[in-house]
Amino acid sequence: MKFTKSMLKLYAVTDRSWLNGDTLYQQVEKALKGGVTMVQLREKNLGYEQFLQEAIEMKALCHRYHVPLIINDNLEVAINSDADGIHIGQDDISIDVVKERFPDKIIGVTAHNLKEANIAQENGATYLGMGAIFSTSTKTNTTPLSINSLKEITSIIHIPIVAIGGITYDNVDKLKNTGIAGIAVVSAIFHNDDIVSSTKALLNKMVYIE
Ligand code: 3NM
Repeated sequence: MKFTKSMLKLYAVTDRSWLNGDTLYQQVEKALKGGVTMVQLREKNLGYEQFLQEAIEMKALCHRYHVPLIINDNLEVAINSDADGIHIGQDDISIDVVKERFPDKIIGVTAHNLKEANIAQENGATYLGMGAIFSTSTKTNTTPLSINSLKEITSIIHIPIVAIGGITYDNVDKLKNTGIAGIAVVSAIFHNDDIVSSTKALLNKMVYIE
């Protein structure tokens, strides 16, 4: 699936610690019905075979909604499921290896400051995830990034940037005029009794992103 910046408007990142009686597949389908524009399958504890099987099923699901599927940090799963892209952190596999083994795919990189953002851009990242913008209990080892730093970084960096970390329905308006292409969220979508409605509500808040 060809990447466009608009795919980053509302980016759902999965977390199976909050299944709430659903399967992850059912949760992701609700998020897709609510209008998410990109999905990242983030599995920190699944074995390879299970992760691959899930990725294959999720890709078919996401494609039914014309939404790309990105795999977090597992190049073999990304390649063998023929996902639309991969998202990597600073300590993960290098962008060069990804470009060689998984060519013409979306490469997302987590960056925490301008230096990391510049390096990822130079190395050929497609987009950056920058955070953590607000404090979050979903990921504990994150580095805080202020809204002013985010603004500075989006004014310097040319590739699209999504804000991540602690973003909720109540605080998302603080990201207006920061130059972001969208937001990436876990709990604001998945940690809700009604995933479809909370996704729609969040998407309605993103009207300032064209
Ligand atoms: N990465 P929630 S914060 C996956 O700062 C992830 O790099 C982060 O979850 C970073 O939307 C984060 O529930 C978790 O706060 C985001």
